[in-house]
Amino acid sequence: MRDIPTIMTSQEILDKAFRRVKKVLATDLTGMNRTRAEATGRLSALSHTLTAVLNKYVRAFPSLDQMHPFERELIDISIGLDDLRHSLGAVDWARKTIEAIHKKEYARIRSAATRQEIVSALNSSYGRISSVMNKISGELDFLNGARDKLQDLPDINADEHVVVIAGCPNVGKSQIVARISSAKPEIASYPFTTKGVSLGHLFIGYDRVQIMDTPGLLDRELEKRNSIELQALAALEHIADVLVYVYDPTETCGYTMDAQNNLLEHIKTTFSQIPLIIVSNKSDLKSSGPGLQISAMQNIGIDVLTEEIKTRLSGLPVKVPKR
Ligand SMILES: Nc1nc2c(ncn2[C@@H]2O[C@H](COP(=O)(O)OP(=O)(O)OP(=O)(O)O)[C@@H](O)[C@H]2O)c(=O)[nH]1
Ligand SMILES: [Mg+2]
Repeated sequence: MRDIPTIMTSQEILDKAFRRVKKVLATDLTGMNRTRAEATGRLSALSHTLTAVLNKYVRAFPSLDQMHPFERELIDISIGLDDLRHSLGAVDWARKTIEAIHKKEYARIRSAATRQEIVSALNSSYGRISSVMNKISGELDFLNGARDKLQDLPDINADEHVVVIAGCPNVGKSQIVARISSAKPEIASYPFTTKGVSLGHLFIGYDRVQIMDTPGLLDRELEKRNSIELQALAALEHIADVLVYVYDPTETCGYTMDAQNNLLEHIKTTFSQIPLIIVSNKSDLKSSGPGLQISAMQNIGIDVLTEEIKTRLSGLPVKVPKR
């Protein structure tokens, strides 16, 4: 979703900063002047390196208050919004605290009367700054994990329509997405192949439409849903302009038509506002299911499906960017 750099551990950041500190020398000076110049230079090198890294991290994460509600919900499900806010806040706190220590100790070194006073001010600022960094080590680890999860989330364009492909596991959703869009999702003969939501694109005339593949849904009560299913539901709720519900009337997916009907009923009641296209896939094996008869594998009825998507979308208002 975002280009966020790898988040180093607090120890790695400190090591990097102290390597810079060691390089600060004032060989052109002598005596007290040299001690003082090296001490202020080292303190500044330490503080600037750390605050630049921390600042870069905080700014790299997307602004949680301005994002599309869909993205916010996905982040909440996969990472946890409160934890993310807390960690970003802690890193920002560390940056400000280090700046404050730098300011105070810099002045102390400048006005120190003895060499011993200079050395002791520098050492105590090293200690205090290191301890601030150690305090946020858990938050930095959390952010690194969050960064990995963010990279896997789809990058939704808020001003392009979204067609969500949903259905029970193994009915052929990914095969349909692969057939009608630019995406190359994994397709396999077992349920829960698709682990998260992903996007492909379909051109209808000059308009680009986003086709969203989702993990297989099961008709269980909401509380019992696992996080993969929740992610798919978040996709449906916030961003679907058109929903394509996929049946597998052959039941080779492993789910009976009754189970597939129940899931559709559930989806219909929860997302009653969204235009719905029903398709029955695997028509190469059996063509008796509800809705459009298609075979994603044999490329049968796919033109009719894209035509139907086009018709449904043409009745909708043009999308206005929400962010
Ligand atoms: N015979 C036949 N098999 C198909 C067709 N479409 C998909 N399949 C097969 O059905 C299996 C499941 O396909 P996927 O596209 O991975 O199904 P999915 O709904 O994305 O599954 P999950 O991601 O696990 O929810 C694969 O073995 C496909 O090759 C079709 O039109 N005809
Ligand atoms: Mg799939």
